[in-house]
Amino acid sequence: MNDSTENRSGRNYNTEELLREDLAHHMRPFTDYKELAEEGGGRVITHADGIYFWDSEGKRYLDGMAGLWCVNAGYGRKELAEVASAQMLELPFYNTFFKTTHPPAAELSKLLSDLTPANFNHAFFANSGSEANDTILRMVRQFWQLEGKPEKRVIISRHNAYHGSTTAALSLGGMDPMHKQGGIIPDIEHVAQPYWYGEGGDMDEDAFGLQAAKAIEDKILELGADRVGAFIGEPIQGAGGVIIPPKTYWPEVQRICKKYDVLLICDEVICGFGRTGNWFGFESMGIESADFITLAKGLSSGYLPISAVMVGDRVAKTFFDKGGEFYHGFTYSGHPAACAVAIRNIEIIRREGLVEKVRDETGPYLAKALATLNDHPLVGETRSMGLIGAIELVKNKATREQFTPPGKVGIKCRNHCTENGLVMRAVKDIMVMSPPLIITKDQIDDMIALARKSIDQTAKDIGMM
Ligand code: PXG
Repeated sequence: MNDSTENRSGRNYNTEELLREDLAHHMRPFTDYKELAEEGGGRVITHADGIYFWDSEGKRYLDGMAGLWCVNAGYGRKELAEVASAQMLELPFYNTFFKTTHPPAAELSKLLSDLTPANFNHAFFANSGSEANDTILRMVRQFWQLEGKPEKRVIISRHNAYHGSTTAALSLGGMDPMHKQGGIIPDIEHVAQPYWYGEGGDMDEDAFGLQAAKAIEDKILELGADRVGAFIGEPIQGAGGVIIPPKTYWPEVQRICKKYDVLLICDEVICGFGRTGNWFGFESMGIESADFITLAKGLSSGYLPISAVMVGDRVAKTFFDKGGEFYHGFTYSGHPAACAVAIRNIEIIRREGLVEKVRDETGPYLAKALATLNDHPLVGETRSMGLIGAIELVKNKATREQFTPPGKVGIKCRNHCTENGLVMRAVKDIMVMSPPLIITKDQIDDMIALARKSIDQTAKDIGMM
């Protein structure tokens, strides 16, 4: 245990000054600037190790979110810093445009082809999940143009999906507050999400899964299959509140996509690289094949920005056979240092058996630990798969009645967590977690104990205890 007042980075920070400067010059993402200015502040994170990070006041936090669902291999991996450094000295940058490549990009694309199902043999690199999904949108439309079916340009997604923040990615996503700020691009349709706990009512879970899948079929029939090019979904919705679909959902979605010749896009930005106890979330969800896979976050454990679109053979073949330049790419597509880090990160996950550890040991352990919260008056449901989990805070356990307006109780709980040295995200009133995959059973016990304490404090705040 580290003394919470000790600043382990060995540097002294002037928190007040840093926050003042930051407020004056830095526009942080997903921030209400007026509110931030009024409250003045936030935290300054200075260093991290294992599953913990510290702020500039020396306070330690158990990182129940792995940064932002990404630091799968945990903090403080010296060898990742070393491979980045070595690569930067050898070749810090060269582009992969215009028929050029370099060893790290060639090696990583081969490695990812080996890691993903047999029908995935090509990677297109970008720098973020959003850019990867933008790339997929363009590839879907170009694919159908090359196939002589340019009208198959509609992409179906789900309400409350998150696919990123660029214009195409936010349009693919189903976050109403983001849509309301404008910039939506056309020919993207949203259908119901498979959120049984919140929207399933009295329905049996499996039947609800089939009904949610049928919403996709209904939309295809409404638009006409000749207009629908692809369906995109996260195997488990992360930012939407860790929505784990009923087991009937994904196999049915896959059947529907095949039936109407609609390409299937699995957004594995959160679920990929061991999170659900398999290398990829689609394996945990009974999805046998897809046409695109979006990879980011855990690909490099967040040490450097990199993402990849895995392109299935059907689509790749059309691009290779029919030719014509694909006018798309980013300066840093396949950045050498980021590729080198991703290669080593995958090696670490393999060497340490992190995926198997999540599947056989810590995943089931987290599920049990979460279940100990089920007796709490404020907890409607706990759910998890591997090391992604959620705690639903509800007004009435018996009826599943949620708080109105949503979000206030979740924020209270999140704030208590923070005070108690635990980072969990509040998605409305759902507390979500996705700790680094190196978390031990003892550390899971610590995390759940801090969660219980925070939930108790929240229940007291609202007069429930
Ligand atoms: N797809 C999914 C499934 C994601 O979760 C993206 C795409 C976009 O990735 P980039 O790298 O462009 O951010 C994400 C990102 C949250 C939160 O509050 C979630 C994400 C990002 C930021 C915040 O839960 N996911």
